[in-house]
Amino acid sequence: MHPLVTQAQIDTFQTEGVVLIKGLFKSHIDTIRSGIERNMAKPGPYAAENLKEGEAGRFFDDYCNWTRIPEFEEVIRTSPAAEVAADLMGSQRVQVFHDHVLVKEPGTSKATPWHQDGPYYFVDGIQNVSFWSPMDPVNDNSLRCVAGSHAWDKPVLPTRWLAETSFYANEDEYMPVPDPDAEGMDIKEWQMEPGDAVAFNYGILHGARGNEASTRRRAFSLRLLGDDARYIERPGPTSPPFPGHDMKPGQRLREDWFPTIFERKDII
Ligand SMILES: O=C(O)CCC(=O)C(=O)O
Repeated sequence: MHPLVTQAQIDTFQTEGVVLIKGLFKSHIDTIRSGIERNMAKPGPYAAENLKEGEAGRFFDDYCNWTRIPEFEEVIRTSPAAEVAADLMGSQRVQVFHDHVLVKEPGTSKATPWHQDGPYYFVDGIQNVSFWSPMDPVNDNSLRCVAGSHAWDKPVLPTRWLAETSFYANEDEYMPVPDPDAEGMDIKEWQMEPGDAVAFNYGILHGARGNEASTRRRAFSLRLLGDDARYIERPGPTSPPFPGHDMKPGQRLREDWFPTIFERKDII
Protein backbone atom coordinates (compact mmCIF):
# COMPACT_ATOMS: atom_id res chain seq x y z
CA MET A 1 0.00 0.00 0.00
CA HIS A 2 1.32 3.47 -0.83
CA PRO A 3 2.17 5.51 2.32
CA LEU A 4 -0.30 8.26 1.28
CA VAL A 5 -3.20 5.82 1.72
CA THR A 6 -4.65 3.97 4.71
CA GLN A 7 -6.87 0.89 4.79
CA ALA A 8 -9.65 3.12 6.19
CA GLN A 9 -9.45 5.33 3.07
CA ILE A 10 -9.59 2.28 0.81
CA ASP A 11 -12.68 1.05 2.68
CA THR A 12 -14.32 4.47 2.39
CA PHE A 13 -13.58 4.60 -1.35
CA GLN A 14 -15.04 1.13 -1.80
CA THR A 15 -18.27 1.86 0.12
CA GLU A 16 -18.88 5.57 -0.47
CA GLY A 17 -17.09 5.95 -3.83
CA VAL A 18 -15.26 9.10 -2.75
CA VAL A 19 -12.37 9.96 -0.43
CA LEU A 20 -9.87 12.78 0.11
CA ILE A 21 -6.16 12.02 -0.48
CA LYS A 22 -4.06 14.78 1.08
CA GLY A 23 -0.90 15.80 -0.81
CA LEU A 24 -1.27 13.38 -3.74
CA PHE A 25 0.28 15.82 -6.25
CA LYS A 26 2.18 17.89 -3.67
CA SER A 27 5.54 17.42 -5.42
CA HIS A 28 4.06 18.21 -8.83
CA ILE A 29 2.18 21.47 -8.27
CA ASP A 30 4.49 23.70 -10.33
CA THR A 31 4.56 21.14 -13.13
CA ILE A 32 0.76 20.88 -13.26
CA ARG A 33 0.36 24.67 -13.12
CA SER A 34 2.79 25.00 -16.06
CA GLY A 35 0.87 22.31 -17.94
CA ILE A 36 -2.40 24.17 -17.37
CA GLU A 37 -0.86 27.42 -18.70
CA ARG A 38 0.44 25.58 -21.77
CA ASN A 39 -2.98 23.97 -22.25
CA MET A 40 -4.83 27.31 -22.00
CA ALA A 41 -2.36 29.01 -24.34
CA LYS A 42 -2.74 26.21 -26.89
CA PRO A 43 -6.18 24.64 -26.36
CA GLY A 44 -6.91 21.28 -27.99
CA PRO A 45 -9.82 20.42 -30.32
CA TYR A 46 -12.18 19.71 -27.39
CA ALA A 47 -11.54 22.89 -25.39
CA ALA A 48 -14.74 24.61 -24.26
CA GLU A 49 -15.80 27.91 -22.78
CA ASN A 50 -18.75 27.06 -20.55
CA LEU A 51 -20.41 30.44 -20.03
CA LYS A 52 -23.31 31.91 -21.95
CA GLU A 53 -23.15 35.44 -23.34
CA GLY A 54 -23.34 37.93 -20.46
CA GLU A 55 -22.38 35.47 -17.67
CA ALA A 56 -19.53 36.81 -15.53
CA GLY A 57 -16.04 35.32 -15.34
CA ARG A 58 -14.56 32.47 -17.36
CA PHE A 59 -15.06 28.72 -17.09
CA PHE A 60 -12.59 26.93 -19.38
CA ASP A 61 -12.21 23.20 -19.74
CA ASP A 62 -10.23 20.89 -21.99
CA TYR A 63 -9.31 17.22 -21.96
CA CYS A 64 -7.18 14.47 -23.56
CA ASN A 65 -4.04 16.55 -23.91
CA TRP A 66 -1.46 14.58 -21.95
CA THR A 67 0.32 13.18 -25.00
CA ARG A 68 1.08 16.71 -26.27
CA ILE A 69 1.65 18.43 -22.91
CA PRO A 70 4.90 17.11 -21.44
CA GLU A 71 4.10 18.41 -17.94
CA PHE A 72 0.95 16.28 -17.80
CA GLU A 73 2.76 13.19 -19.10
CA GLU A 74 5.46 13.66 -16.44
CA VAL A 75 2.85 13.85 -13.67
CA ILE A 76 0.95 10.84 -14.98
CA ARG A 77 4.09 8.72 -15.18
CA THR A 78 5.96 9.87 -12.05
CA SER A 79 3.42 10.96 -9.41
CA PRO A 80 2.06 8.48 -6.82
CA ALA A 81 -1.40 8.71 -8.46
CA ALA A 82 -1.13 5.39 -10.34
CA GLU A 83 -0.12 3.35 -7.28
CA VAL A 84 -2.68 5.07 -5.07
CA ALA A 85 -5.31 4.32 -7.73
CA ALA A 86 -4.36 0.62 -7.67
CA ASP A 87 -4.78 0.60 -3.88
CA LEU A 88 -8.15 2.35 -3.93
CA MET A 89 -9.58 0.29 -6.80
CA GLY A 90 -8.13 -3.02 -5.56
CA SER A 91 -6.58 -3.44 -8.99
CA GLN A 92 -3.37 -5.11 -10.20
CA ARG A 93 -3.04 -2.79 -13.19
CA VAL A 94 -3.74 0.86 -13.83
CA GLN A 95 -4.33 2.34 -17.28
CA VAL A 96 -4.60 6.02 -18.22
CA PHE A 97 -8.00 7.09 -19.51
CA HIS A 98 -7.46 10.83 -19.84
CA ASP A 99 -6.54 14.15 -18.24
CA HIS A 100 -9.02 17.02 -17.78
CA VAL A 101 -8.37 20.67 -16.95
CA LEU A 102 -11.16 22.84 -15.48
CA VAL A 103 -10.44 26.49 -14.71
CA LYS A 104 -12.86 28.93 -13.12
CA GLU A 105 -11.47 32.45 -13.05
CA PRO A 106 -12.33 34.74 -10.09
CA GLY A 107 -15.90 36.00 -10.16
CA THR A 108 -17.31 33.08 -12.16
CA SER A 109 -20.71 32.44 -10.62
CA LYS A 110 -21.64 29.53 -12.90
CA ALA A 111 -21.88 26.24 -11.01
CA THR A 112 -20.62 23.01 -12.53
CA PRO A 113 -23.86 21.07 -13.06
CA TRP A 114 -24.43 17.88 -11.04
CA HIS A 115 -23.43 14.90 -13.16
CA GLN A 116 -21.86 11.44 -13.17
CA ASP A 117 -18.92 11.03 -15.55
CA GLY A 118 -19.59 7.33 -16.26
CA PRO A 119 -22.58 7.80 -18.60
CA TYR A 120 -20.49 10.09 -20.89
CA TYR A 121 -17.70 7.49 -21.16
CA PHE A 122 -17.37 4.29 -23.21
CA VAL A 123 -16.08 2.44 -20.15
CA ASP A 124 -17.82 -0.38 -18.30
CA GLY A 125 -16.66 -1.78 -14.93
CA ILE A 126 -16.39 -0.63 -11.34
CA GLN A 127 -12.60 -0.36 -11.02
CA ASN A 128 -12.01 3.24 -12.01
CA VAL A 129 -11.05 6.50 -10.32
CA SER A 130 -10.75 10.20 -11.06
CA PHE A 131 -8.39 12.36 -9.01
CA TRP A 132 -9.60 15.98 -8.93
CA SER A 133 -6.82 18.21 -7.65
CA PRO A 134 -7.01 21.99 -7.18
CA MET A 135 -3.94 24.05 -8.01
CA ASP A 136 -5.20 26.92 -5.80
CA PRO A 137 -6.57 26.70 -2.27
CA VAL A 138 -10.30 25.90 -2.41
CA ASN A 139 -13.12 26.21 0.08
CA ASP A 140 -16.68 27.01 -1.11
CA ASN A 141 -15.48 26.50 -4.68
CA SER A 142 -14.30 22.91 -4.07
CA LEU A 143 -15.61 19.75 -5.73
CA ARG A 144 -18.84 18.37 -4.23
CA CYS A 145 -19.59 14.62 -4.37
CA VAL A 146 -22.66 12.65 -3.30
CA ALA A 147 -21.45 9.71 -1.20
CA GLY A 148 -22.74 6.32 -2.35
CA SER A 149 -24.20 7.60 -5.64
CA HIS A 150 -21.94 5.20 -7.61
CA ALA A 151 -24.15 2.37 -6.30
CA TRP A 152 -27.48 3.83 -7.45
CA ASP A 153 -29.65 1.48 -9.59
CA LYS A 154 -30.05 3.87 -12.52
CA PRO A 155 -27.46 6.23 -14.03
CA VAL A 156 -28.17 9.96 -14.02
CA LEU A 157 -29.10 11.58 -17.35
CA PRO A 158 -25.98 13.05 -18.95
CA THR A 159 -26.54 16.56 -20.35
CA ARG A 160 -24.57 19.15 -22.32
CA TRP A 161 -23.24 21.71 -19.84
CA LEU A 162 -23.80 24.79 -21.98
CA ALA A 163 -26.88 23.92 -24.05
CA GLU A 164 -28.43 22.00 -21.11
CA THR A 165 -29.83 19.39 -23.53
CA SER A 166 -29.74 15.61 -23.09
CA PHE A 167 -26.49 14.03 -24.29
CA TYR A 168 -28.16 10.89 -25.74
CA ALA A 169 -31.61 10.26 -27.24
CA ASN A 170 -32.64 7.35 -24.95
CA GLU A 171 -33.61 9.46 -21.91
CA ASP A 172 -35.79 6.68 -20.40
CA GLU A 173 -32.75 4.66 -19.37
CA TYR A 174 -31.62 7.39 -16.99
CA MET A 175 -32.92 9.05 -13.85
CA PRO A 176 -33.42 12.82 -13.97
CA VAL A 177 -30.61 14.93 -12.52
CA PRO A 178 -31.41 15.22 -8.78
CA ASP A 179 -30.89 18.29 -6.59
CA PRO A 180 -28.66 16.87 -3.80
CA ASP A 181 -28.95 20.02 -1.64
CA ALA A 182 -32.75 20.10 -1.76
CA GLU A 183 -32.97 16.33 -1.28
CA GLY A 184 -30.66 16.31 1.76
CA MET A 185 -28.11 13.93 0.23
CA ASP A 186 -24.78 13.16 1.89
CA ILE A 187 -22.51 15.65 0.07
CA LYS A 188 -18.75 15.38 0.66
CA GLU A 189 -16.70 18.52 0.08
CA TRP A 190 -13.41 19.60 1.56
CA GLN A 191 -11.35 22.70 2.06
CA MET A 192 -8.24 21.73 0.10
CA GLU A 193 -4.68 22.87 -0.52
CA PRO A 194 -3.00 22.75 -3.93
CA GLY A 195 -1.99 19.16 -4.67
CA ASP A 196 -4.63 17.51 -2.46
CA ALA A 197 -6.97 15.28 -4.44
CA VAL A 198 -10.54 14.05 -4.25
CA ALA A 199 -10.60 10.45 -5.46
CA PHE A 200 -14.00 9.52 -6.85
CA ASN A 201 -15.53 6.66 -8.82
CA TYR A 202 -16.85 7.46 -12.34
CA GLY A 203 -20.36 6.72 -11.01
CA ILE A 204 -20.25 9.41 -8.33
CA LEU A 205 -22.65 12.34 -8.78
CA HIS A 206 -20.60 15.50 -8.47
CA GLY A 207 -20.63 19.21 -9.20
CA ALA A 208 -19.13 22.46 -7.92
CA ARG A 209 -20.30 25.92 -6.98
CA GLY A 210 -19.10 28.93 -8.92
CA ASN A 211 -15.86 30.64 -8.01
CA GLU A 212 -16.80 33.80 -6.12
CA ALA A 213 -13.28 33.99 -4.62
CA SER A 214 -10.74 36.60 -5.67
CA THR A 215 -8.32 33.85 -6.68
CA ARG A 216 -8.35 31.48 -9.65
CA ARG A 217 -9.69 27.96 -9.25
CA ARG A 218 -7.51 25.80 -11.46
CA ALA A 219 -8.23 22.06 -11.28
CA PHE A 220 -6.50 19.06 -12.84
CA SER A 221 -8.47 15.81 -13.07
CA LEU A 222 -6.71 12.57 -13.89
CA ARG A 223 -8.92 9.64 -14.91
CA LEU A 224 -7.56 6.13 -14.46
CA LEU A 225 -8.84 2.61 -15.12
CA GLY A 226 -8.46 -0.73 -13.34
CA ASP A 227 -8.52 -4.43 -14.20
CA ASP A 228 -12.23 -4.75 -15.01
CA ALA A 229 -12.47 -1.74 -17.37
CA ARG A 230 -13.94 -2.77 -20.74
CA TYR A 231 -15.12 -0.89 -23.83
CA ILE A 232 -18.92 -0.47 -23.94
CA GLU A 233 -21.06 0.88 -26.76
CA ARG A 234 -23.19 3.96 -25.93
CA PRO A 235 -26.25 5.23 -27.82
CA GLY A 236 -24.21 8.01 -29.46
CA PRO A 237 -20.78 9.61 -29.57
CA THR A 238 -19.23 9.66 -26.11
CA SER A 239 -17.34 12.40 -24.30
CA PRO A 240 -14.42 12.19 -24.84
CA PRO A 241 -15.09 10.68 -28.28
CA PHE A 242 -11.63 9.27 -29.20
CA PRO A 243 -12.49 9.13 -32.94
CA GLY A 244 -11.23 6.07 -34.81
CA HIS A 245 -10.59 4.06 -31.63
CA ASP A 246 -11.87 0.90 -33.36
CA MET A 247 -12.59 -0.99 -30.12
CA LYS A 248 -15.34 -3.61 -29.80
CA PRO A 249 -17.67 -4.17 -26.82
CA GLY A 250 -16.04 -6.27 -24.09
CA GLN A 251 -12.46 -5.45 -25.10
CA ARG A 252 -9.91 -3.97 -22.75
CA LEU A 253 -9.07 -0.41 -23.74
CA ARG A 254 -6.29 -0.41 -26.33
CA GLU A 255 -2.87 -0.21 -24.73
CA ASP A 256 -1.34 2.05 -27.37
CA TRP A 257 -3.87 4.82 -26.60
CA PHE A 258 -4.52 4.03 -22.92
CA PRO A 259 -1.18 2.75 -21.61
CA THR A 260 -0.66 0.79 -18.42
CA ILE A 261 1.24 3.06 -16.02
CA PHE A 262 1.33 0.77 -12.99
CA GLU A 263 1.37 -2.99 -12.54
CA ARG A 264 1.54 -4.69 -9.17
CA LYS A 265 4.21 -7.34 -9.03
CA ASP A 266 3.09 -9.82 -6.38
CA ILE A 267 5.93 -11.54 -4.54
CA ILE A 268 5.31 -15.28 -4.51
O1 LIG B 1 -13.95 21.26 -11.62
C1 LIG B 1 -15.17 21.22 -11.74
O2 LIG B 1 -15.87 22.23 -11.64
C2 LIG B 1 -15.85 19.92 -12.02
C3 LIG B 1 -14.91 18.77 -12.12
C4 LIG B 1 -15.49 17.56 -12.73
O3 LIG B 1 -16.63 17.49 -13.08
C5 LIG B 1 -14.61 16.39 -12.89
O4 LIG B 1 -13.41 16.47 -12.65
O5 LIG B 1 -15.14 15.33 -13.30
